[in-house]
Amino acid sequence: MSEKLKTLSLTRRGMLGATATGAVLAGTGLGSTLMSAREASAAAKVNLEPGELDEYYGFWSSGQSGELRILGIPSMRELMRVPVFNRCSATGWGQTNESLKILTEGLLPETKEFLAAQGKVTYDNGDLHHPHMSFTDGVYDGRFIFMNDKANTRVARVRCDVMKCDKIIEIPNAKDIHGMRPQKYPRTGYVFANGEHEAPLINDGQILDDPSQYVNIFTAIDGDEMTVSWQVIVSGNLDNVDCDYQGKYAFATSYNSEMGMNLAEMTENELDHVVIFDIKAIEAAVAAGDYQELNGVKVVDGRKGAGTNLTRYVPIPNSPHGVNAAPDKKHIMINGKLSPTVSVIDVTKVDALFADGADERSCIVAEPQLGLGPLHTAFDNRGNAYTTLFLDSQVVKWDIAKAIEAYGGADVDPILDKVDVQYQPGHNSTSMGETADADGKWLISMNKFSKDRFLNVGPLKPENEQLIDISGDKMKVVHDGPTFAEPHDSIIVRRDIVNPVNIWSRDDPMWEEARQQAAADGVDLEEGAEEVIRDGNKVRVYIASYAPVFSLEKFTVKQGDEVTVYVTNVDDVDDVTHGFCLSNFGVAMEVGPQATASVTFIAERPGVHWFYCQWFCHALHMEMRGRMFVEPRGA
Ligand code: K7E
Ligand code: CUA
Repeated sequence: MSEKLKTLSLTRRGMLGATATGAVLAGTGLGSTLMSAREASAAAKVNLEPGELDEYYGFWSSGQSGELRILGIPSMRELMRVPVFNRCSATGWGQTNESLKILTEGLLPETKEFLAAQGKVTYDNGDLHHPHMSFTDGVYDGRFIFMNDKANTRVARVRCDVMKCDKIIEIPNAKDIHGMRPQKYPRTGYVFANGEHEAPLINDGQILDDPSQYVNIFTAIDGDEMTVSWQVIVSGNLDNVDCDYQGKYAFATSYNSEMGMNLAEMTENELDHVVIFDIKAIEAAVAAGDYQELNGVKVVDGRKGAGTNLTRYVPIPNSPHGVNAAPDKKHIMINGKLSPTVSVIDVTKVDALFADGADERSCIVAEPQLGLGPLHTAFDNRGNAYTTLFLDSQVVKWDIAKAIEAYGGADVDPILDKVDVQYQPGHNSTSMGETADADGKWLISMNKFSKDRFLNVGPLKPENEQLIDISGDKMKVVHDGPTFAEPHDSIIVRRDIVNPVNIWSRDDPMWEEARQQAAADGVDLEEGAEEVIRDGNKVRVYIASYAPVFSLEKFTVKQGDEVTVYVTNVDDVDDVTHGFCLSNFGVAMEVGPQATASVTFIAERPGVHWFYCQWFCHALHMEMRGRMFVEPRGA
C-alpha cells in the first residue's frame, strides 16, 4: 500500500476497524446460529415442496449489477432478473430498439453529447440501491417499482404488469441519486430522490476545488409522468430518504453536514443532521414563482440560513444513514451508523419545528443505544423495530414504546433480542414492513460478507442474505441465501398485491414505434413480410415467429445496409418465448408471447449468416432458424 493510502485509511480503520475483527467475533456465534436454524426449520415453513408457491414477492436491488431481481419469499428462490441500468445478453436489453428508446429518451442533452463523444448512446452500467413499490393510502398498490441509479444519476420505473422497465430519467442538477422512496399518502405521487454527492450548482468547470460553492439537491419526481416536479437546494450531502404516512414531510439523512471532501473532514462533527422537507410549503413556493429555473427544473432554496420555511435541519449524532417510517404512521427512525443510536422522530411534533424559534431536537422522542453500526431499521405489526448493526454483525429487536419511555427517564430496556448474522448487515426488510400493513412474519438481513458460509469460489465471494423468522419472541435465522453483487435493499410484498400478466397485450405501448413503422410499410406485424422493405440503404425485415418456425426462412440485404429486424411472437401460450439471435453479428433478443421486438444493425459482413431462436420453445427449437444473405458491395 502506498504511504498516502496508508495515511488515508488510518482514520477509516479507526472508525470501521471492528469490521474485520467484528466478523471473526461474530463467527463465534456460528454454532448456536446453526443449531437454531435446524430447530426453526421444523416450525417455520421455509423449504417449500416442489411446485409450491411462495407467499410473498421479494423485489431486490442488485447494486452495481444494475438490475432488479425478483425472489420468492420465504423460499428465497430467485424468480427473475429485470434488466434496468445494465445490459442483458439474454433479453437484448440495451440492444433492442424498444429498450434503447427507454435507455436514451430520458437522458439530458449534455449527457447524450458526452456519450456520443465516447461512441455510445447510453450508459452501460448502473448502481441500483433502492427498489420501492408505488403506494396508495400507505400500502403497496402493485402498479410500479421505482429504483435509483447512484452511478449515473437516474431513476427508473418497472411496470408490475409485465415486470419490464418502461421509463428511465436522468435527474438534472443533482449528482448521484442514492436514497429514494415513493410518497406513501395519499398515493405515489411523488418519488423522492436524494443527490448524494455535492458539486457546483452549475457544474461547467468554472468552479472546481472550492467546496464552499458546492451544493446538494433533493428531487421530487412525478411517478406517473416520470418527470421532475421540483428540486430543493440543501446544505450538507444527502444519504437516505423516507416520508411520513400523512403526505406532509420527507426526511433525508446527511452524513456529511461538514461538506468535507475527505474522510477526516466528513466525520469531524459530532452531530450531522436529518433534513425535513415540508412538501406543501415547497409546492406553495413553486406555485408562487419563488424559484430559479435550472435545466428546465424549478429549484427552490432550502439551505440552512436561506431564510425559507421549506426545510428544517434536525441535529443527529454522527453520520446517520438509513431512514425508516414505522407502520404506526407516527415514528421515523434515523439510523446512527457511527453513533450506536437510532433517533426516533415523532411526526406529530414536526409541525412545531417550522414555527419560529423552535428547538429542532424537540421532535426526537427516543434515542436508544442499540449496538455498533446501526444502518437500517425494519418493523413488525406489534410495535417492534429491527435494526441492523453493521459492526456487531447482528440484528437487534427493540420495543419502540419502551425506547420512548426510556428517553423520558423510565428505567426500562427497550432491547428485546439480538441475533448474530453472517456477516456485516446493511439493509434489512420485513414482510410488508415499510407499509401500514406490516405483518411481522419474515425479516431479511442483507449481509455484505459471506466469508465461511458457502463453498469458496475465490477472492470474490457472494454476499449472504439471511431469512429470519420474526413471528415469535426470539428471532431465528432459518435460511442463508448467497447472492451476487450487490443487493442493498429489498421489499417483501404480499403476493395478492402483485398480479403480472402471462402474455403481452398486442396493444402494449412498448413497441409503438414498430407498430407505426409497420403500418407505414403496409405490413401486418403478425404475418410478417414476404420480402424485405427497402428504403434507400435502410432495410426493414418483418418476421413473425410461431413455434417452431419463423415466417421468413431467408432474406437478402446488401453489405453496408442498415437493417432493422422486427420479430413478432404470434404464440399466445404461457411461457412460449422466442428469441432472435443473428450469429456473428452480436445480435440477440427475447420476444415474449404476443410481443414485438426489434433490433438494428449494419450488415457489414458479406456471406451467409444464420439467425436462430435462442429461447428454447419447442421440441423442434433447434430447427427454428433461417438465413440472412449479405451481398458483397459492388455485386
Ligand atoms: Cu445502506 Cu445505498 Cu441503502 Cu446500501 S445504502 S446498505
Ligand atoms: Cu422459438 Cu426457440
